[in-house]
Amino acid sequence: GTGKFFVGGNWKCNGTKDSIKQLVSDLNSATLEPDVDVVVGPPFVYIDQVKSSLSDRIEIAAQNSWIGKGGAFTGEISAEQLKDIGCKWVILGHSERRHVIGENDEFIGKKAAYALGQNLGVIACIGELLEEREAGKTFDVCFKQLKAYADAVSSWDNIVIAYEPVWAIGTGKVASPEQAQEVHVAVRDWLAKNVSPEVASKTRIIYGGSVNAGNSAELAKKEDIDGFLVGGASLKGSDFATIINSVT
Ligand code: G2H
Repeated sequence: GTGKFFVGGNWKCNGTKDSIKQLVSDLNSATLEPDVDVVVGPPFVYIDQVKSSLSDRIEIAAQNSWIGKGGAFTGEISAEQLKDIGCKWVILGHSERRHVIGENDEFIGKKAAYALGQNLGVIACIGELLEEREAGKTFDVCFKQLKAYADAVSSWDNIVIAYEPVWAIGTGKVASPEQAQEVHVAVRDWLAKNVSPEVASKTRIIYGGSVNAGNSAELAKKEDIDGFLVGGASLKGSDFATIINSVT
């Protein structure tokens, strides 16, 4: 792997004050490998609750941010506001935002650049649809999404790339370690050729899509899998801890 193992929990649009209180308490009492960066992404409305109750061992990500400075943008949350309440990270380009909400590559690239400019770390998601994989377009799609980030950002220091094949998200159909590794290597090669060899060797590329406590250890053994972005399984403290501790 490259750099420190990184595990993010993407809680998506789940939870209540009570369930999140329980999850935070489970995470606070879990034993976590020290050499892993751990981040959780609560829904916006619970970030403050999590920030004030969760151990500092774990950093907080938002699941989205506005493309620029705040103002008259009804329903949006700015990167400045996320910083203000103690977020260190933001997840951008998640497939649910691309394919359910309709965000495009350019819009996502600009959001990433703005968030980085406000000193947030960016978990930059990419990934192909099932029909794109079946049409042999996996690399084309991932490279096009990567290029949109590369065109917009001026530094990759605070970016973690999350490869999340859309057919594996929330479906229980995890990519095989070989399938994930193949794309991670291709992403790293793309970075070496199109950004720089240094960025390619330093940037963490994490895998997401039906990662759970039973499959994370096998995936973590692959050389270019530098961590995970976990959805469903991050809602259970003990499973999330097992995934974090699968670092090799
Ligand atoms: C992929 C992942 C987390 P899940 O979206 O980002 O979710 O682990 O539920 O497939």
